[in-house]
Amino acid sequence: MTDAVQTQNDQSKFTPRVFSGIKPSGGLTLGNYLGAIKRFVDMQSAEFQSIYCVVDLHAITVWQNPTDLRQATYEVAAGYIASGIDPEKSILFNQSQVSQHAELGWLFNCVARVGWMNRMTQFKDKAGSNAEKVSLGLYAYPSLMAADILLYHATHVPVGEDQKQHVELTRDIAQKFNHDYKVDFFPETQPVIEGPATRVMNLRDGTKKMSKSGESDMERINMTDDADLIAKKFKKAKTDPEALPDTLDGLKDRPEARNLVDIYAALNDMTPEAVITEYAGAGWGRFKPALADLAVAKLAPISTEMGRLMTETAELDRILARGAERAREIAEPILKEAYDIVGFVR
Ligand code: AQP
Repeated sequence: MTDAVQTQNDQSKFTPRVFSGIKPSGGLTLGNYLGAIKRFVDMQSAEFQSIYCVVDLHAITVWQNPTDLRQATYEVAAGYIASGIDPEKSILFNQSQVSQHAELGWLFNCVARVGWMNRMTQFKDKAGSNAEKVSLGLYAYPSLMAADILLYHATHVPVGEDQKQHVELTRDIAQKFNHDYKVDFFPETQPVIEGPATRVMNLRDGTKKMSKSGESDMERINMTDDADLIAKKFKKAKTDPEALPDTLDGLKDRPEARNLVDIYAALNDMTPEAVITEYAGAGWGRFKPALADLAVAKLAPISTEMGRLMTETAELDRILARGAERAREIAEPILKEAYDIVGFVR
């Protein structure tokens, strides 16, 4: 993708370690759950050390009301735990409590090239025609994201499809750092983008991603929506007049229909092909209520637990502070070594 220089890198010396994060830039959506959190839970295994973060430094790249930011930080933390992230097994914390992220982020601002940043499609999408007015932080966001990952020498990053380019940039930054300083210090991190819901689409426009900050609440399912609202949103979701086909190929050029099938598959841990086999010939009058029932069955226990956890902010504070302490134990020696490599006196 970029003109970064290839270097030899001995991957076997790095501990298998997963890092990923979610921005508290609003309430969690079904896209965050299926594309990210559910995958984070799957990767919480003996094979990896797992580190999951509420990336609040990223959230403020666009304006956040301080009260809402605090609330959203608790909501993301509660969403992680209610979905099955165990704060004992995984390290769970919010980014601003570990200042090493910002420090390594600065180093990477000096490694990454402006030309690389200019190719980031998410910046172009978010800035739109307003690029002169958005924050410098929004532009530099992928370099801080590289720091989030490489601060822990993470080898694997589970993300949704929209973050693939940023993980590729992380690899470019690692390679350039290693090359420029003639070291074999940062790993080449692998993006892990798997399953039927790597890109959950907007319910009103199947060509756009479902986002926390999308304009209308009707275009997304929030993790805190109740059963009636979930049913209403799926009922009103844009579709086409055709019934479901009998092969997946029949969903080509039907983005809204494909999205609902993929959501069903991801929620029920099945393949989209199996959904089509089960619902071949079904109209939306049958499929949408079945999808709503499934979503309520899967999400209700999580949202109930989230609601409970969010009333216990002292407990969440304790979990995040303890996670930050554990994160710093890994991050600090890596940052210090990076400082030595760069030539800082300390
Ligand atoms: N629609 C989606 N489908 C699949 N995965 C998704 N993710 C986000 N939306 C979808 C994945 O969730 C993780 C955390 O994303 P984030 O909150 O840090 O940033 P984002 O991708 O910019 O999410 P939003 O919801 O679109 O936030 P806003 O509207 O504030 O910008 C990532 O792994 C992402 O891939």
